[in-house]
Amino acid sequence: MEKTFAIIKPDAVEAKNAGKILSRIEAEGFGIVALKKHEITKAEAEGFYAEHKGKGFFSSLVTYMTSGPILVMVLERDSAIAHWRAVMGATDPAKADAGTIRKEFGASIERNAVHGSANPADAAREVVYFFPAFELL
Ligand code: IDP
Ligand code: MG
Repeated sequence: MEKTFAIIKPDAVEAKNAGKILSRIEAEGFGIVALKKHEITKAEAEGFYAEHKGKGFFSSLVTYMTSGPILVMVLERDSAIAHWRAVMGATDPAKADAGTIRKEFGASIERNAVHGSANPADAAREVVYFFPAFELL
């Protein structure tokens, strides 16, 4: 079993797509290890997306991520990181495969409904960025 970190982003929460996305997560065989609603601050969003600092879309991305509540979660199954990335689809919903969450619920390359860790090192960092140890028992 492997863990990954996921976000249902502000656009998807606002559009009331969170329940449908959580249903899909369960249907894909993930266990929900931890889940909470969070209003991310500007500093938290900047730190979370530090790898993108300096890119043209960075400040817009931070504004978007702080525009409303998000749902942060830790998901578990075999090959969780790769499987969640596959279920999410490509970053740009226009390029995402049919049947992926971003194809179904994403509005643009920025407002793309969900986040998923890219690799094991990122997953480890992202899980503890949002969840203290006692929330991961
Ligand atoms: P990922 O979420 O598929 O891993 P990243 O390249 O890590 O994609 O980008 C992080 C987030 O930044 C994306 O999910 C999306 O919200 C936003 N983003 C990425 N590229 C662009 C862009 O070219 N324009 C606007 N927003 C972008
Ligand atoms: Mg990424």
